[in-house]
Amino acid sequence: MFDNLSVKLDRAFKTLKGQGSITEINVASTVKEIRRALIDADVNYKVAKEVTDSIKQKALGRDVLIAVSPGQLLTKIVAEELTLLMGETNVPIDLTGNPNTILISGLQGSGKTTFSGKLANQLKKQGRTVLLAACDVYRPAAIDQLKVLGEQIGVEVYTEPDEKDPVKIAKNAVKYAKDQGKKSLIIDTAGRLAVDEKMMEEIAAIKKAIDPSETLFVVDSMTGQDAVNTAAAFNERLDFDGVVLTKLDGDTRGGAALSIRKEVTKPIKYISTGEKMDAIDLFHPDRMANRILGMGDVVSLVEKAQQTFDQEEARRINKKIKKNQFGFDDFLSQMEQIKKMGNLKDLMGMIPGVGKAIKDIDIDDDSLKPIEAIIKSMTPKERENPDIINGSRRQRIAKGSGTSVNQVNQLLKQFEQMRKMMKTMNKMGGAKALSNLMR
Ligand SMILES: Nc1nc2c(ncn2[C@@H]2O[C@H](COP(=O)(O)OP(=O)(O)OP(=O)(O)O)[C@@H](O)[C@H]2O)c(=O)[nH]1
Ligand SMILES: [Mg+2]
Repeated sequence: MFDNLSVKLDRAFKTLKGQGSITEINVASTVKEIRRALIDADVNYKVAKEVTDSIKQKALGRDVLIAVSPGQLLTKIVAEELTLLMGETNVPIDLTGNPNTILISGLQGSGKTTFSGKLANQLKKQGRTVLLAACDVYRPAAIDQLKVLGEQIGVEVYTEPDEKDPVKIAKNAVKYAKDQGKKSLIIDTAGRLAVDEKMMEEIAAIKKAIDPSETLFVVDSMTGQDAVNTAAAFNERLDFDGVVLTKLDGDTRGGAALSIRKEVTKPIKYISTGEKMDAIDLFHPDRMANRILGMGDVVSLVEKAQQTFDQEEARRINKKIKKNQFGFDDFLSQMEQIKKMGNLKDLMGMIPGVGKAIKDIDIDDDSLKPIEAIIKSMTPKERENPDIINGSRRQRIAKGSGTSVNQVNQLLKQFEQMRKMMKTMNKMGGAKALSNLMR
């Protein structure tokens, strides 16, 4: 699903990787690439621009935390924006009414009949009694198709083969469902190749006659921007309640999924991902965004970091780095924060692509232990001002920490290098130097 878009977005994030912080300059080209990726995925230009502007605004305002790269942080921000774009949370269908009536609309071949069967199957599994009604009076085969599906899932199908008025059939179906004590009635309707007036009139008449609890518009996601246009046309006449995106199992570009909510202001409620009766899912904008990015792991990594890392502490340390007062106590505090996030190796493993390089360098909790021990064997004064740590102090520290003078020397040397680097770097560069040292 959305493979192309995923690849392009990933490429866009890569251009930001390895940068110390998100600035106006280095984020500009990445944002441009994200916008191009969205437009290539058939997202409306205006929507793509709005989204990427918002991504940029958010990225510039946010502190980059140690343990996540700017590219990862940006991935999280993009995921948030795409989620918002698609509606934030799942909106369930209305299951009230006696009987509860669900009207299915859409163009020909969009997947209405298949979806009707799937929904019936799902509602049945939830313990509801369901009736399917065939209101496609133009193709006799359509009635048979629904009958076959009904048989397959064990759901009764209401038909009137000789009746030519779909409004009448719909009304009768409602009555029948009520008489039979069915909880839900799903009404499958006929489609046309393109939006035409007669079809609109017919489906609008059915809606008016039965006043359904829920009207769903089914659209083939493969049709991209066209899907959005059709949805808008249907919505104008039908004022439907929700959208069903079908054929997301195919080679679809993503434009429909990303644009419909914004342009039609109706939520996507279900997605359909295959021809089988169980290939139906509730639409969850956040999950979809993660799938589009192909990076659910990165998103949860950043979330974890944001939850764990004490922003106040990060700010305090950044100040010290700026004033060139970064000491071993600060170093220890940063190490503690990273450790709080859990097993370091696992954390690194969660990072796709980038993780590879880091994965080879063994950063597990144990490898931090000697460093910790050495720092803890220092006096507060030594931690604050490592310059005073002479030869005899080094020997004492090595002894106290159960390490060798060599290890102490190495840490002091690296720490000194890091402090030098911090001098010349901007505030987040310091954090990066810190993570370099930890390797
Ligand atoms: N791959 C895939 N195929 C689907 C999906 N949904 C429906 N189809 C197929 O798309 C074709 C059309 O589906 P239908 O359910 O008959 O579509 P319809 O909207 O009822 O079509 P009309 O009644 O002719 O307007 C069928 O071959 C289905 O098997 C889906 O999610 N994925
Ligand atoms: Mg059909």
